[in-house]
Amino acid sequence: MNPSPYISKIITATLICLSCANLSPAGILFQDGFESPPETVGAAPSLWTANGTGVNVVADVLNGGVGANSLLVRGGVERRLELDAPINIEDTNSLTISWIWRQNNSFEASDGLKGFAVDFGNGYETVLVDMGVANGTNTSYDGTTITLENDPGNIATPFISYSVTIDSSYYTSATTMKLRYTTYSGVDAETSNFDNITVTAVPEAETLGLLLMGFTILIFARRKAK
Ligand SMILES: [Ca+2]
Ligand SMILES: [Ca+2]
Ligand SMILES: [Ca+2]
Repeated sequence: MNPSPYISKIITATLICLSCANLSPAGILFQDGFESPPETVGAAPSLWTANGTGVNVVADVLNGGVGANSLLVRGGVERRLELDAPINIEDTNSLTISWIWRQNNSFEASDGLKGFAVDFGNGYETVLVDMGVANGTNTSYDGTTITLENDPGNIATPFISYSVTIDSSYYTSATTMKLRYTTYSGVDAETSNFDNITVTAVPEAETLGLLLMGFTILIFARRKAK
């Protein structure tokens, strides 16, 4: 069946309409599993800056990590890990930041994931704290720090999932976001691992509306042509 000139015009108009709209970067905005870009095992991660030594990519297929490598973070002092390049978050409706993390050995109540922080342009703010045994979470952030149980675990854990969603009503006009992780343990041999750090975005509602309008017009035009 050849499309009628009428349908062709509608399709062209819809495509122009959509291309003029400020289409948002839906889906994955950032992901790092410490395999790509190619990493050197034993060296610092390529996309992040750490304070001092003790934050290195390791070959790791243990305990539910993703891919060949993960990021080992030693204890001994507070270790900070900051993403070098800000993530573009323009025209997103909400963001979900997720990662997996495990502790390898005796973390007491004062050791652990001391802070996951984001910077929307006004300085870092602490989103989540999980001291003691790794608890993991799937929750949302609206400006109040998410504080997980600070329990005296003294045990190793498998990788545990963290997922935090932030609505655009919170970050409003911000166009970029930076990420920072801080861990703490008083003893160097008390280590933890990060893997699969991912930021996904939901597009603005108005973009979804435009797409929906475009499809509706197409369906209407096809029915009319029959
Ligand atoms: Ca990995
Ligand atoms: Ca300790
Ligand atoms: Ca905890």
